[in-house]
Amino acid sequence: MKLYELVGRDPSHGFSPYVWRTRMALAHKGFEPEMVPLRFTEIAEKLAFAESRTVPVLEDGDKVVADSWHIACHLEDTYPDRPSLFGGAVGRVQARHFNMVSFHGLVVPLFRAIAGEIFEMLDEEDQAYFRESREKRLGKALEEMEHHRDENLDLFRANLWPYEQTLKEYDFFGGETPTYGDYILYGIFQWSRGTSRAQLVEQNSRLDDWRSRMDELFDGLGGRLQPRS
Ligand SMILES: N[C@@H](CCC(=O)N[C@@H](CS)C(=O)NCC(=O)O)C(=O)O
Repeated sequence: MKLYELVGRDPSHGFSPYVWRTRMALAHKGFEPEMVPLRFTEIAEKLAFAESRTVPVLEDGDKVVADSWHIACHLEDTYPDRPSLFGGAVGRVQARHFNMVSFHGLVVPLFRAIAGEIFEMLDEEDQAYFRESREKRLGKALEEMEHHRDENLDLFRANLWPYEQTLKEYDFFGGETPTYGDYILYGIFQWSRGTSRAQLVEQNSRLDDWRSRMDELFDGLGGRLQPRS
C-alpha cells in the first residue's frame, strides 16, 4: 500500500491532520503503508492519476482511493475481518458526524490560529502557493491573522469542552478502545504538534491523558512525530 502525504521543507515530517487520521486508521487495520511525501505545489500533478487535488490518497493494490473519509470506508468495507474502525452502521454515521463537528469547532479556529506557523514550515515555492490560496480563504493576510491568534486558540479550547467531558466517562471516543473518531481528533492534535508551538490542552487534563494514550498506540506511531521547536 502507498499513502500520499503532505510535507514541508522536511520530507520526513508529515503534518496533515487528514493524513494522520488515515495513518492511524491503517495501523488499526494492521497495515503499514509506504509513505509518499508531497509538497503543496506537487500535489495536483502527482495526484492527477487519482483525480485528487488533496492528500491523503491511498493506493491499495490496483484500487486508488482519495479523501480520508472514503479511505476509512474503503478500509472498513474491504477488510471487515480486521478490527472495526466504526463498530457498525450506526458508528459509521456517528463517525461522519464527529468529522463534521470537529471540523467546524476545532479545525477552523485552529487553522486560523496556526496558519502563520504552517507557512514557516514550507519551502519558498510552497509558501507563495500557501499565502495566495489561504489568504483568499481567510479573507486576511497571514500576518493579520497572527493578531487574532489568541482569540482563535481560546475558541478552539472552549470547543474542546464536550470532548473533555466524554473522556471523564470513557478512555476513548470508541469506549474501551479507540475507533475512527479518536483518529479524527488525534489527527487534529498531530497537525498542531508538527507545526505549532501552541499548547492546546492543560497538562493532566483528560484530553492530555488521552493524547498520551493515543501516542503509544501501534508501537508509538504518533508519538514519534517531532514537536515543533
Ligand atoms: N476532505 C479532504 C481534505 C483533505 C485536505 O484538505 N488536505 C490538504 C492537506 S491537510 C491538502 O491536500 N491540500 C492541498 C491544497 O490545499 O492544495 C479529506 O478528508 O481527505
